[in-house]
Parts: sequence; structure tokens; C-alpha cells
Amino acid sequence: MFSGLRLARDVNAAADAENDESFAADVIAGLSAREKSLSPKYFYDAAGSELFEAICHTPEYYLTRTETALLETIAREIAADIPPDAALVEFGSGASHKIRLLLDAAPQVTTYVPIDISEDALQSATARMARAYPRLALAPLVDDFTRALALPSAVHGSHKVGFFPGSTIGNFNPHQAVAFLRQVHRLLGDGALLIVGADMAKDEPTLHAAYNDRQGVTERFNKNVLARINRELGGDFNLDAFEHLALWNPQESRMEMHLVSRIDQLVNAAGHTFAFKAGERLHTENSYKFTVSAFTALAHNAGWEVAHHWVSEAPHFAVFNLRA
Ligand code: AVI
Repeated sequence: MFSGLRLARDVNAAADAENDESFAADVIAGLSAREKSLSPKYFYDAAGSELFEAICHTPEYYLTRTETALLETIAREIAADIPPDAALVEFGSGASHKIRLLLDAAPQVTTYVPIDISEDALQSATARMARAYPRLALAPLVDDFTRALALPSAVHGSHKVGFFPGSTIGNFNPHQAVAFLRQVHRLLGDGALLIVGADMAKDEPTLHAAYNDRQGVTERFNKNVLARINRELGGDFNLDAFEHLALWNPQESRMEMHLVSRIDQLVNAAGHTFAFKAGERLHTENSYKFTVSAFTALAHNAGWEVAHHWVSEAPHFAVFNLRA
């Protein structure tokens, strides 16, 4: 049943070594820049993925709850756009929770292709899915979903439907988002459907609270990137010497996360030494918030048209059915 997973991992063994090297190279480049930054993709090792799951359960982080409730309400309408004998491809599938809402409403889906960088997460999610959906063919793929991909041969010839929930699209800058959507278009082919969840711009207090939860889970998530550098790249970051900062940038329509150095300090990592001034920021994440028209324009630039879209009650979150 899981031969697809084994094959995908073997093919990607070289990619793992490449990932380790690019983490080190990205840390060196990001911490050497005049304005220090790191890609948010580096939050998600096993500890970071657990912290993200915990964020989704905080009372302030409305995104997951709101999107799930919206998907429950509109699943049948989404399913009406899904063709027969479809292969559903999920980008960054994690625990494969939300996909169930679509699968339950769309029996015409015959194959599920979860793509995730974490082999452990993929393995356990695939085992659960096999038990819950015994008639569904599973073709899991261990990969960084942001990179150029080839789909497993099992789905060649099927109609392709992509699923990209959670407003992860908002963690790309607009240029990266267009590049990603173009790549997905190439991967899924002309005529494909892509179902995307996107968080909407809203009042600042709601946004601020979502990224500054009272229990400090988001703070731990933010600092996990430093812990990860310590674990994997021999770093000596003192996490207490950095402060979590999450703020709304209205010009760019995005929440930003930073780590602010509390003191002048030197930090060693990946064989290099980096100087931080007191008050200096390390920019760790952008989380863009959309309007329906801004998202429609973004998708259009990447060759997708909005077939249907749905917006939740406040706090607003949207799901778009895009057609290539
Ligand atoms: C995964 N992504 C959509 C989350 C977001 O809201 O941008 C990651 C996150 N960052 C802080 N809290 C959650």
C-alpha cells in the first residue's frame, strides 16, 4: 500500500542532503544581510510543526477554526467543481485533517497525493487515511512542495485537483506566490482545479491578537527557528536574548514576525559569527492578508481564473476555486 511513499523517499534521498546544505547557506546569507531575515519555511522541523499545531488551538488564532468551519459549510459546492476520477493533490499536507472534509463530499476523487517535507508526518497521516478511506488510492510524496515537482506516475492520466489550505499562500511574497501558482499550473496541467484557502485583511486588533497569543505559543514558534539553528547548525543563540515581535504592516497588507535582539551580542552558527545590535530585528515571517480582488489579480497573473469563491463570516477567511 505504501510502496509509493518508499519510492518517493528513495528518489528524494539526494534532496535531503541538498536541503541541509541550503539551510546552512540560507542562514549564513540571511544573518549576514544588512536587514537580517530567514525564510519562514525553516520554522517547520518536528518541534516547529508541533508548535504550529498548538497555535491552531489557541483562542486567538482564528484562521484554522474559521477555514475548517467554512470548508464544512461549502464542501458540497466545492465538490461540484471536481471532475470524475480525480486525483486530489495536497501541497503541505501535514496531518491531512482538512482534506477529509473534501473527500467526504467528493466520492469522485479516486486518488489522494499528500505532499509534505516531513516523512514522519506523511507516514502516519497516510496510515490513518488508508484506514479511514480504504477505497481511496494513496500516492504520498516526500518533498518540499515549493520546489519543482513531478507527480507520482499513478496519477498520470487522472484529472488533477490541487488543495492548498491554511493561507500558506500568504507566507509567500507576491512574486513568490505568483511563481508558486505558475509552478502548480505546470504540475497539474491545463484545465486543472486548485482550491486555495486565503486569510482576508481585517481589523488590526484581531490580527495582532492572532500572532501574539497570551500563552506565548507563537513566541515559542518564532524562536524555534533559533533553536533549530542551535540544534542543526551548531549555533549558540540564547533564546532569552531575543524578543518576539508581531506587527501589522498596512502598506504591504501583511502581518510580520521578527525576533528583536535585546542586547548587543555576537552569535555563532554554521561556522560563522554574526553581530546583532540591541534593538536589531531578524525578520522571520510575512503573512499576507488579502481582499477578494487582490487575490483574484494575483491568481490571474499566474494563469488561474477564479471559478468560485466563498468568504466566511467575520473574522473573514476565503476559499477560492481556481481554474487553470
Ligand atoms: C502557516 N501559516 C499560514 C501561518 C500564518 O498564519 O502565517 C504560520 C503562523 N505564523 C504565526 N502563527 C502562525
